[in-house]
This record gives sequence, structure tokens and C-alpha cells, in this order.
Amino acid sequence: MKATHHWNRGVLILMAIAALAVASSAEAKRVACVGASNTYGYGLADRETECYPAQLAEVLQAFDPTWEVCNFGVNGTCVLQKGSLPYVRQAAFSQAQAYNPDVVVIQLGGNDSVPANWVYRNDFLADFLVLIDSFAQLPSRPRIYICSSPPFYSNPYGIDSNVVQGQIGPLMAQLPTYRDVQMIDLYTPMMASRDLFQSDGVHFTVAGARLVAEIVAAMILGVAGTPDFTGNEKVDIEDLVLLIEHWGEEEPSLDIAPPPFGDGVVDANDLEAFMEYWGREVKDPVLAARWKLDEVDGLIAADSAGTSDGVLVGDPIWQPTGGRVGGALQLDGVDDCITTEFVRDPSEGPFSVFAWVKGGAPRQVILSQAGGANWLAADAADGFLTTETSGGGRTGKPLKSGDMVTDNTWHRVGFVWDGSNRILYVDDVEVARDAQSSLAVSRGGLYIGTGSTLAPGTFWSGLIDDVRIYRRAVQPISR
Ligand SMILES: [Ca+2]
Ligand SMILES: [Ca+2]
Ligand SMILES: [Ca+2]
Repeated sequence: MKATHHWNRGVLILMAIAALAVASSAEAKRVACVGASNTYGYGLADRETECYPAQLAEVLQAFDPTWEVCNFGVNGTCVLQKGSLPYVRQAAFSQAQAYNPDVVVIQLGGNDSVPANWVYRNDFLADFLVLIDSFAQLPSRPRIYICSSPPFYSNPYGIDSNVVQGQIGPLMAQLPTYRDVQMIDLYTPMMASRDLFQSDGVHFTVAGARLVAEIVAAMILGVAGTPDFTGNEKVDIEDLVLLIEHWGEEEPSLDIAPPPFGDGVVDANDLEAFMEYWGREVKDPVLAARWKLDEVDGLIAADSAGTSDGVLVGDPIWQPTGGRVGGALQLDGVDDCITTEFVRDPSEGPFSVFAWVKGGAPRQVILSQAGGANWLAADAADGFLTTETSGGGRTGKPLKSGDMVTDNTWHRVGFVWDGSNRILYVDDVEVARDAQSSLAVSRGGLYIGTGSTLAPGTFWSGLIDDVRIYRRAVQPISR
């Protein structure tokens, strides 16, 4: 498969260079989120951090820390100027204009479907164009995105989902023919996911807001995922080589365009989107924690992605030149380990953990959760890679691979739970999988290099490097 594409690599590299030459350097940096209660973050326990604009800021800032997002959502507002609560008459509207944004994301229309508002339906399109124009005329000349209404699963506020989907949706779909705006479809990605909405069936949960943030971010950034395929936080030649090696293939991690979800194939679209980020430093927004273990001394293992710095226990030895990626930590198999605060509750949803290891012996543990399970370990009998994360209780049993990882060579080991399956990886190749519909709740901190009860015999004797935890099922790129 790969070999058949050798002939056109030169062409691809030329295309890449051409794309590089036209890549824009000026970035838009200020995003105004205009909308109603789903923009405001109605009903969320910690609205300020959980609303979709806050989560959007998080994703954008992973790509570039200078992004700013401001929430101008007002509960109950509508587009219709004769409606009960027109957005253009709210203080937030003037504030959003004064913000002089580079990007405006508008998410309105649901409240217009309320019968008392929808009697003015003939004004809807014209009123929406007035709203758009009021932003388009700003000195910052913002890019404007219009979100389609998400599905509504009930109508406690008088929102009529038949009107939303049957009448308001088609009217909004006409907006790009009249003005320079881009539509963002929130309906299709959320239509089969009642669980992304609170009990009222209308407002996003934290996870719903996260999905919206990721979709909007992908549209703004022009990529469906990080263009740093190798995970070294730089977009460089190694990433380009991967892209070219998998040209024409399905490889999901490389299918970054068109946003928001890619199109199932690695082709010129992906190369063009990739080249926009050429030479840049980008972080992966779904990376929850990363311990590079590149320190040279001290008792702290810094978390470069999150805030969960680890503390060294025992007397492990920093090996600044002896790692797989930069330095690594050498543990003695007796009492050495790293402890961290809470990072991830396995029951919360899909997640992934990856680490490089060398050495070790059967029964020794690479990563575990205090009071929880051994996430990645060498099986007690033969040193095969194993995970003991499970649904818990009597039916919980380990997933074991047939791949020995304690043979004193470097291996990249990984465990992924995608929400329905447990999957183990050795050297980025899937080595075991089984169905697992849920994982047990556990909110303990993590141990790197020992088991969840610190039992003798579970301490790792060897090197550990570059431990990563992702808030999503990550599929490593096969090489
Ligand atoms: Ca890279
Ligand atoms: Ca693609
Ligand atoms: Ca390292």
C-alpha cells in the first residue's frame, strides 16, 4: 500500500513547499461568542470553566496561547427584534461590538421558535442579517461563524423543535448566500446523543459543551486535530513524513481536514491544513497530563500539559541522556516511584495512557491509580503487557496481551478505553482488545512505577519515560 505511493512523494513535497510559501502569518486572536443560554452556560455546576466558550479557549490556547475568548451569551435571547428578548437590545450586544473581535461565533435561533416570537417569522432572515452586519462592519472585520441549532430533546421553555428544524434551520442555511459567513453544523454531530444534554433536554452538559467547543475550534483553526502527529509539540519534518507515508490511506490521526471531523482520507486537503502550522509549536488540547521525565535533578517530575506535577519517592535516578525521548527516570524495583495528584477518573469517559519503558520484570507495574486499578503492568506470569482497569466487582478481569515488554529494550506501551472497548498497544501496534462498556469509578492520584497498593514486587526495575494521559481515545499511528 505505502510502496505504491513512492513515485509521487517528490510532488507532494513540492506542494508542501508551495503551501508553505502562501501560509498566512497573521492570526486572528479574539473570539466573541454571541448567543443565548447554551453560550452563557445555563445550568452548569461551574459555568465559568464549563461553558462552551471557556472550553473553546482551552482548545484554541493549546494551539496558540494568545487566543482570547469572551462569552457574550444572554439567557433567553432571540434574533427577532420584535421578539420577547432581542439579542441586539442587550448590553452584551454592545459589549461584544466594543470587544472588536477577530472572530464572532453566533449561536441563536432556538428561542425564536417560541410561539409568541415566531409570529414575527417573516422578519427572521432580515433581523439575522442586521445582526451579522453589525459585526461585519466592525474595524476588526471579523470572520463570522453561524452555528445551526443543536437538536432539542424536549420543550420546557416553549422551544418548538419542529419549527427549529423545519423552518428556522432552512432560513439560517440561506445566510451564507447573502453574507460572508460560514455555517457550523451542531445538529448532525449531536442528534443521536441525548446524554450531551442536561435533564431539560435543551442545555449542554459539560461533555456537550466540550463537543461544541471542539467543533467550533476545529472550524476556527482549520484542522480537525493536532498537526503535531509525533507528539513532540512541534510541527516539523517528521510529521510531514508521516503524512506522506500514509497518503491516500484512512489513518484517523492524520485526517485533520476538512474540519471539523476530516473526511476519512489523507490527501491534499490535509497537507494544505497541515502546512498552515508548519514550524509552529502546538500542544495537544486533549492531553491531560504529560511527564517528560527530562529533569536532571530534584524531587519533582513536571507535568508539561496539565498541573499534576509528580513527586519522586524512594531514590530513583534521573538519566538526562538515557531516555527514549530526552531524559528518563530509572527506578530500582524496591521502593522507587512517582506519586501524582488526581488526574483522571476512568469512569468519566474515553481516555488513553502511553509511556515508554525499558527493563522491568513480571508483576511490576508501570502506572496505577491509588485505591484503584493497575492501568499498565507486566503480567505476573510472563511479563506480557496487561491492564487491570475494569468495570470492577466480581466480573472485572484483566486484559492481557501476548507481548512481552520486560525484555530490556525500549517499548512504547499504551492502554486506551474508547467508551466500549479496552485496547492495549505495544510499539503503537494494537496487541489486545475486548469489550468493556464501563470502568469503575476511582478518584485517586497516580503512581508511576508501582502498583495501586504499593505492594512489594510491583515496583518497576528499569527506565520509564514520557508518560502521557489523554482525555480521549487516541489511536497511535502505525509505522
Ligand atoms: Ca511533531
Ligand atoms: Ca482528510
Ligand atoms: Ca523524557
